[in-house]
Amino acid sequence: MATVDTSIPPKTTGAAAKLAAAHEAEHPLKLYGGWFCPFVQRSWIVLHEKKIPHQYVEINPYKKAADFLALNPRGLVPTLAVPVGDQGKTQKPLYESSVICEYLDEAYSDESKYGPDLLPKDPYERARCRLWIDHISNKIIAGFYRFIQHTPEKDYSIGEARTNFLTQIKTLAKEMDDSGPWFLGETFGLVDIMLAPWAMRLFLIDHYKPGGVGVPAEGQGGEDEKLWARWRKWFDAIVARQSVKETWSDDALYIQAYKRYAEDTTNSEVGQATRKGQKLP
Ligand SMILES: N[C@@H](CCC(=O)N[C@@H](CS)C(=O)NCC(=O)O)C(=O)O
Repeated sequence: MATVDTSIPPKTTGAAAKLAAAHEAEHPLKLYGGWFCPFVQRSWIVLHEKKIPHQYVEINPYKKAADFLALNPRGLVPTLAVPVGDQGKTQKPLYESSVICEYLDEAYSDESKYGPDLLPKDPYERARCRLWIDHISNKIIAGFYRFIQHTPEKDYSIGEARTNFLTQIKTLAKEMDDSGPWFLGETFGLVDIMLAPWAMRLFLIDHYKPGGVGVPAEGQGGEDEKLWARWRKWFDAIVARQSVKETWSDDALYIQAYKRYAEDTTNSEVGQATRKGQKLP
């Protein structure tokens, strides 16, 4: 088996460390996460947005401990242990970040306790949100890895990777409601959450790749200026959102952890799949 990325710093730092410490006490609802993982951050943001009581358990998914594999045979974080029955003494597992996020939104839907739902009630609007979540997962995020894992040996140029990535972002920006910063306008929701962790990681492309991400500066977007202005409004709101900031470790550690992606030497399942042009795990 290929060498796994087990040398990643072991735990949360900065704001995320404070949040993790506030949720270290035993609780039957457990999120098994890795601080560096954007899929984990999706689930963590939902828990934090809805103020759902839970325990955060930091693990290194590359080490594949037997008790972790028993919960999630795919061996990936996020993995959620869900309490079963009245006493909540036994637990059932859930995995896949989008499944976990929708589960939490539905299972904790009492608005008086957990605030507004993250998906709209109207069936068409719910479906439309899922459509754009699919675009985020299969087009934008796939494009992010193709971009950050670009090396001069690839059969595509960095310019192609950048253009493809920016095109997918513009396609999403076109769908954003004009009335507010979020995808749905004034209402923050699941579409925003599903992309937020990668928005936060864009600085890694600026750090590692010649020419950086390439989102045009204000007034420089040419015929797409309106779309880019809409994207910047969304992006600025995301980086200022409390639940996003408080699930974020120190920038320097992401730079360290993503070096393997930037050099395309990671042996993570995400890295291996994207290197071969396969679907994300
Ligand atoms: N499709 C999964 C992807 C999760 C995923 O790839 N997690 C990575 C960390 S960011 C992982 O656990 N990797 C372990 C490995 O590659 O062995 C989801 O949405 O939850």
